[in-house]
Amino acid sequence: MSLIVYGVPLSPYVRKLRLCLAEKQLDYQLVIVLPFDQPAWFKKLNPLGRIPAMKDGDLTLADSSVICQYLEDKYCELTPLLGQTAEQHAKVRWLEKYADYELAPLVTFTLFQQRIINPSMGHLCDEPSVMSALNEKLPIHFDYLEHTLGNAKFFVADTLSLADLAFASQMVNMEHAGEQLDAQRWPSLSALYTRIKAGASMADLLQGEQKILSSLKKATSKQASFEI
Ligand SMILES: N[C@@H](CCC(=O)N[C@@H](CS)C(=O)NCC(=O)O)C(=O)O
Repeated sequence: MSLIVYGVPLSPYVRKLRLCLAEKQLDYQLVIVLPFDQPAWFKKLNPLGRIPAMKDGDLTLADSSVICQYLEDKYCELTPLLGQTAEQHAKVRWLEKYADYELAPLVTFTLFQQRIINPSMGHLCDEPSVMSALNEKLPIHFDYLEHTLGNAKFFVADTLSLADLAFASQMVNMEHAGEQLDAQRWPSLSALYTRIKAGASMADLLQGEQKILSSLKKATSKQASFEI
C-alpha cells in the first residue's frame, strides 16, 4: 500500500480526504497525527503542522484540497469528483473552498471545538459563542448553500463531487457537537447530507468516529467527576 494519510478521523479535512479515497476505492494507511503536540518528523511533511498530510511513494503533500486534486489528476479514471468541464471544476472548487473556509470556522472550530474538544481537555465550553455561531452566523451560509443547491441532488451537475463531500464533512462535526441542520428551513441541504451519510463511504467512516467520540465524552465525564 503506497498511500499514507496522516491525521485524525474527527478532522473534517481528513474526513473529506478519506471520503475522496473511499469513493475512488483507493487503499491507504491512516497514521494518527493529532492537530497539536505533533512529532517533530511531521513538520517535514507539513511545516504548517496541519492535518491532513499524505505520502505517495516519494511524494509528500499537505492540505486536503491539494491532496484531493492530486488524486483526481493521478487517478482520473476512478470516480471523478471535480466535475467534467472547466465550469463544473470551478463550481466544485468554489463550494469546496466555501465549506472549508466559511463553514469550518463556525462549525468545526467553534461548535465542535467548544462542545467536544474543550470539555474533553478540561476546558470550559464557551456556550455564548456556540449560540452566536448557530443562530447568527451560520444561517446566512446555509441560506446561500440551500439556494445554490436548489432542487438538485448534488451541488454540481447532479453528481457527487468534492463540493458535497466538503459540505458533508463539516455537517458531521456539527452533528458530533449535538446540532442538526433545520430540515424545515434548509430542506435540500438536509436531504443532501442525509443522502451522503447513508452512502457506504461515509457510513464506514462514521462507525469508527463514533467510538472516538464516545471516548472523548468519557474523558469529559472523568474531568467533570474529578472537578466535583
Ligand atoms: N486547509 C487545510 C486546513 C487543515 C486544518 O486546519 N487542519 C486542522 C485540524 S481540523 C489542524 O491541523 N489544525 C492545527 C493547526 O492549525 O495548528 C486543509 O484543507 O487541509
